[in-house]
Amino acid sequence: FIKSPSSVAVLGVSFSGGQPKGGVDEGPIRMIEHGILDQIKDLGWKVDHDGRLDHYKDLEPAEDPDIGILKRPRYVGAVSKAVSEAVESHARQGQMVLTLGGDHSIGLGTVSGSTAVYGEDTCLIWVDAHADINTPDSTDSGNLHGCPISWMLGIAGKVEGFEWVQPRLKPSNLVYIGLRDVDPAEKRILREHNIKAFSMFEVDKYGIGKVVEMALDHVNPDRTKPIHLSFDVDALDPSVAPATGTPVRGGLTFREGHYICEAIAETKCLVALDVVEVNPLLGSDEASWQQTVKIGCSLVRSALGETLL
Ligand code: EXY
Ligand code: MN
Ligand code: MN
Ligand code: MN
Repeated sequence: FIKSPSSVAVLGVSFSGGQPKGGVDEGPIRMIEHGILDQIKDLGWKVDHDGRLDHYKDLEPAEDPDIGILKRPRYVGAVSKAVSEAVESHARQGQMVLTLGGDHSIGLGTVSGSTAVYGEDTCLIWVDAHADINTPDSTDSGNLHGCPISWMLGIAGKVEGFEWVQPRLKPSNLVYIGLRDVDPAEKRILREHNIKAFSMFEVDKYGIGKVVEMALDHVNPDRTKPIHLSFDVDALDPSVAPATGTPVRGGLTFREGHYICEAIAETKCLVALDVVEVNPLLGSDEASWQQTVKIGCSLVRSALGETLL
């Protein structure tokens, strides 16, 4: 893979079907209005963005009845398939791929696109309050943004809409940072597959510097493999990023969140970045959603090489 690509493809995935709250589909447009495209250009990147944000809406099936308790399975499956194809085609051209979400169900698409190109070397760093690894059988909510990783690992079983998925992620190439709201069934899955996770307990115990070093040592000991970073803004403390659908107290500080992005940028191994779950319709007032949009943009800049000095 190209260690320092010069061009970044930006996908805006205005999608909220993986969870019940409206507004998360407005995350991409608000980040773009905040100037993220110019900000990335100012860092020296060539930016490839087609200006379209709504081209996933036409994938909504006329009818999409629940399957068991799974909500909008065909729509979620179809959008992730389209996202996967888009990410794959940009990555094949040697571009970095930045995906602005949208709810985190689209992570199935972004990561599938990366693993299609980079194969089983692909490392996935999932920064989140949640593990998003429920299977269709284990989920209590039926919200598919809580399930994408189970498909990547091939433990989800057969569900209509997801026939296209090729599970290419090795459990040993996955690492979590920021966890603090993990369902009992998810804890069993993490243990069963020996998946490395740094919860907020480890962040408090070791500090974020050590945690990121240990996370990288686990998935990418020689810093030679391509990294996909999927950053759910609910990993941040709700005082830092309030406008998100499933806030959980006790999260990452502003600096800890940015440090993760900066340290990954420093490896020069980043090939794809997702910033998801920014919901401008949530948060108590205008200032709180704007703060969240702004932080989504600054996380992107940090991951794409902005330094403090
Ligand atoms: N584990 C819970 C569920 O499966 O419903 C909560 C998932 C929230 C997922 C958010 C996006 O990270
Ligand atoms: Mn394009
Ligand atoms: Mn998530
Ligand atoms: Mn989350």
